[in-house]
Amino acid sequence: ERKKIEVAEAKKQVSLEELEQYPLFSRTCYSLRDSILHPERTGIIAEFKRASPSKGLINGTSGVAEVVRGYQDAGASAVSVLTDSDFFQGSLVDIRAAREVLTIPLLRKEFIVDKYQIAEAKAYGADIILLIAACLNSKETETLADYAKSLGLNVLLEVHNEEELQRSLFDSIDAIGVNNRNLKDFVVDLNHSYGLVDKIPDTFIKVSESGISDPSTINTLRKTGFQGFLIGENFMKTEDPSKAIKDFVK
Ligand code: IGP
Repeated sequence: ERKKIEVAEAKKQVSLEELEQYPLFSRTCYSLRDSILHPERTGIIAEFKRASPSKGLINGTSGVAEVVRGYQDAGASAVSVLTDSDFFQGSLVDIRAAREVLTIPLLRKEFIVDKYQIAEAKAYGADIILLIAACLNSKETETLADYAKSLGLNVLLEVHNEEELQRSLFDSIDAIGVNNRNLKDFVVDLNHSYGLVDKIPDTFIKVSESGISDPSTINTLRKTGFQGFLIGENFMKTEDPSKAIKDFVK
């Protein structure tokens, strides 16, 4: 019942000015850079993902609070939570639930196209927003990244090829993620990461995203220059994602 009320609340249209009054809106965010580079953490950005367009239902039973607590205990540097409902069965309620148990940076994983979604991210407790270069032009990327930065949020920019990378490099971005999965045909190829890593300036944290299912892949990615590793399905497809990440980092 409480969940129902929260979902209704999350869907209600509140104004930007109202979002700014939410208690979480004025807090100080955790730094993504510091947590990725933290010597006692793994560099893993562990994702809570119930479903996806490519796989359908991945995990319909695990609860968000329990899973993200397990991710944090296993040494994750950050947690990613999908909030898209149509394709990923997520919501802002999941962000708020994750915030309640986390003391590491939290990413709102969403297709962001306007300021309002960024204000929402902050108001519900996220520390990081994702900007996807494939969905935005250069000017939009800059404007949204600047706005997020002005709220003290961390910005992760996602690219899939060199053209997207070159037109999207702005100072207000903290980290660049190379998505190994093509958003159009869902084909996963780690060579996207290996091919782009040297083109990313060292001022940005470098993250490899999607299709990572083996600890040895992390070692290889690290050697080529990646510091962050975004992993979802490999953990979520198991019955106990908290146990899966513990076994993975052992
Ligand atoms: C996680 P995987 O293959 O480990 O589940 O991938 C993450 O990279 C993926 O969910 C993702 C994503 C996105 C989802 C990367 N970029 C953009 C939605 C939108």
